[in-house]
Amino acid sequence: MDPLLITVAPTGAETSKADCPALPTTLEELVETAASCEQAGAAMVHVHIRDADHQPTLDAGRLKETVAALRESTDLVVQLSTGGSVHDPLEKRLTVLDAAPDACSLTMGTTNFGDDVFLNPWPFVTELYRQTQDRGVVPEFELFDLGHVAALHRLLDRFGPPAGGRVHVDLVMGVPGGMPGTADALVAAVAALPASVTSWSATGIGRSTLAVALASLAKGGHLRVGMEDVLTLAKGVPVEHNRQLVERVVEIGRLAQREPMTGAQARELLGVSR
Ligand code: KMH
Ligand code: ZN
Repeated sequence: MDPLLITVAPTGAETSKADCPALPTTLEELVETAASCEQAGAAMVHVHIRDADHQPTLDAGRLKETVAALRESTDLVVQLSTGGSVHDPLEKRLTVLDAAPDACSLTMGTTNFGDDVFLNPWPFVTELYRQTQDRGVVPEFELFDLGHVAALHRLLDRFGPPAGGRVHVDLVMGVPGGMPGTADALVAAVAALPASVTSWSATGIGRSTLAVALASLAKGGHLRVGMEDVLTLAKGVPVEHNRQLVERVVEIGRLAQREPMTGAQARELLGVSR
């Protein structure tokens, strides 16, 4: 069976440190979490960073320092979020690429995000995509809805293949406002993907995390987990460390005869050259 890419999304931008003290918000906590999750079986880290007050930030200096620190302490593929928080302006989100990560997230359209709106107008999507091509940053296309699958067809048709030559997609399922975190929705989204997609993973938000992980494994997909996406292991049982979420999917991956992939294997899969 194919090895399993496990991405860990340890922090996110929408949960506060006050509400969740276990959330890794300092650079030290982030590096410790990343290294621990790598040991447990993760091969890529999806990164949001915080400022000294634990608030989400896209500060260029901090982003560069974070990329350097993660490269120093781990062999993980370092994927910076260009989604930021629902409050980040589009122009600021474009500057994330200045930190020269291995990879970045690239969301294919606007989504209602709970009570907020996660804004991704088409001109922003195309500008960000062009910049990833120019700078050699490998995008992970984030699809929150079936409409985003259609937008991905359109983007690849108009602007050609990504840096690295591979097309990797993450289905983000179960956001209130996006596609539901169900096996049926996952099957529909996977069936609609462009033929040029070379790999895909899925992420179930909140209580959909296990249903989406199991459906993804059943369809031969990869997985993303982390405290960005879910804060409990079961009803009333808080996640204390991202490693627990990685360990859980390593276990169910092994039941499906999928061994976790290394950082080097993930680079090969995604077309990351570093
Ligand atoms: N914070 C969400 C609104 C991404 O990282 O690219 C967007 C998000 C997606 O987390
Ligand atoms: Zn994110």
